Amino acid sequence: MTTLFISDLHLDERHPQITELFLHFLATEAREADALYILGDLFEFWSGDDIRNTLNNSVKNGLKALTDDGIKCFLVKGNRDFLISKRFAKETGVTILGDYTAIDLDGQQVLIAHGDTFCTLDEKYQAFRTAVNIPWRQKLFTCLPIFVREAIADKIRGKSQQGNQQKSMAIMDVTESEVVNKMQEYHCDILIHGHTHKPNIHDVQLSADKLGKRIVLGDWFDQGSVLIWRDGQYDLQQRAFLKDV
Ligand code: OKV
Ligand code: MN
Repeated sequence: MTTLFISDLHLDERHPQITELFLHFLATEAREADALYILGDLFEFWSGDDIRNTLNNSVKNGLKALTDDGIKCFLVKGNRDFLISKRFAKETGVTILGDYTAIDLDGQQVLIAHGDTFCTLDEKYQAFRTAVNIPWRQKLFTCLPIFVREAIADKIRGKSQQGNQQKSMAIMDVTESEVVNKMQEYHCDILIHGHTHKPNIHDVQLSADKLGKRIVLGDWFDQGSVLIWRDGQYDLQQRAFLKDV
C-alpha cells in the first residue's frame, strides 16, 4: 500500500509552475498510489465552489481523472481554502475530511490535520479563524455575487499581509502542548500536518515513556514536497519544478 501526503501548494494563477507540477504529479506518481491526502491550502484562496476559471477547472479535472482511475483522494481544508465545499467534492470525487482525522496506515494510527489549529499563539489568526468559521457567515458570503466576494477577499488579504510582517517565527509555529493533547485525544503516535511551511520530522514526548513523531509537510513555493508512506515506512521528499517548454 502506498499513500501520498501533500499540502500547502497555494495554487494561484500567478504561479503556473506550481500548477504544472501538481497536474503532472496527479497524472504520474499519484496514479501509482493507493490514496492521496491533500492536507490543506491546495489553493491560495477560494471564495466559493461556483467560481470557474482556468486554474480551478484544470485542478478539478486533474483530481477527477485520478479518482475516476480508482485512487482514493482525501482533502482537509486549509486556512486559505476553507470554503471548499460539497460541490467541489462532487465534481472531483474527492472526500472532504474534518479538522482532525485518525487514519490507519499499515496498522499505525496516524492523526492528520492542516496544522493551523495547533498555532494557538497566533491570536490574530485564531480570531480570524473563529470569525470566518461561523456557518451562517460562510453561507451569507457564498450567496454574495462573485465580484463582491472577491472585493471582500482582496480587502482581507491586504490587511492580513500587513499583519503577518510583524509576527515572529515562534508565534507562527505550533504549540507543542496542543500537539500532544490532540495526539493523545485521538490515540495516535504519529501526526502529519502542513501549514507552517517548515518540512521536518520531529520527536514528540507523548508521555514519560512514549515518543511520537510529528511529520511536517513542506510548501510548494520553490519545489514540490511529498510524504510517501509505503508499508509502514515513510519518506519526506522534494520534487523539482518541470523544465520550461
Ligand atoms: C483566506 C486568509 C484570505 C489567513 C469571508 C466569510 C466574511 C469567508 C470569507 C474571505 C477571504 C476566504 C473566504 C482568504 C484566508 C485570507 C487572508 C488571511 C490568515 C467571510 C466567509 F468576511 F464575510 F466574514 N472569506 N477568503 N487568511 O481570500 O480565500 O488564513 S480568501
Ligand atoms: Mn495553511
